Amino acid sequence: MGGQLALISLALLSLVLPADSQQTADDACSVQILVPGLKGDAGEKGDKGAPGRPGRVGPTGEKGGVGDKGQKGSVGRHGKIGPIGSKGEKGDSGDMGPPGPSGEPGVPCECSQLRKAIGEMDNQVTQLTSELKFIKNAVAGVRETEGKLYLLVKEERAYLDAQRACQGRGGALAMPRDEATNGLLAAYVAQAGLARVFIGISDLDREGTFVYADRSPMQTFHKWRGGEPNNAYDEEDCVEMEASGGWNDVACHLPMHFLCEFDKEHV
Ligand SMILES: [Ca+2]
Ligand SMILES: [Ca+2]
Repeated sequence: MGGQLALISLALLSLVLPADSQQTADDACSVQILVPGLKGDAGEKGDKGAPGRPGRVGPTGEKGGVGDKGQKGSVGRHGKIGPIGSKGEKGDSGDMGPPGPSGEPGVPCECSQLRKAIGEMDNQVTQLTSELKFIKNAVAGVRETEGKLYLLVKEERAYLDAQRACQGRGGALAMPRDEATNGLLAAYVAQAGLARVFIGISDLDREGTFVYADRSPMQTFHKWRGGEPNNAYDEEDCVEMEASGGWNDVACHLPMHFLCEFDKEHV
């Protein structure tokens, strides 16, 4: 190799040299040129060359065998919501649940007994109201004689009802038997601002024969107003005392206030 390169170099050199210098060179070296020199020592290793260009694409290889199974992939995204399905049939009833906890105890209500008690209380209130009215009348001022107490009752009653009212309190309609008592009662009526009151005298048992409410006969004393008793309209069988103290026979059904008398021994 080295010899060939030397020959080529010499040939090229001969082409570019002028003719006169070529003649001189030919004269001095013509014999040596024809003999190759000794092979030189090996040069140092050169630097690594630049990478070569990519080679051509090779032919398609044969189909390879089935590879090993890959790892399991991650969970994919949710898919789209599907259309609503048709309504299903009603299911069977479930089993009965366990009983709930007991409630708090209620308030006992014995309503019938309460109503009965209230009714009794109403009756008592009515009775007490009546008694209170009587007591008010009594405190307002009874009148008294040696053996009697007299009470003016400011309730309008027919004669027989008035008599029963006095009897119910342990007395009777007032029966004035003398001037002093009659005057006492007249003043009582006048002071109360009343015009007339029932007293205990009538001819209910026998027309024209007036007796006291206890059926005792009239004595010498009486206080008939002038022209009385006249039994007007043939219906006057009971007796009223006017504020002046005079007596007059009147119809028994007329409601008016009345005077009661009570024996002091029995009060
Ligand atoms: Ca009469
Ligand atoms: Ca009369």
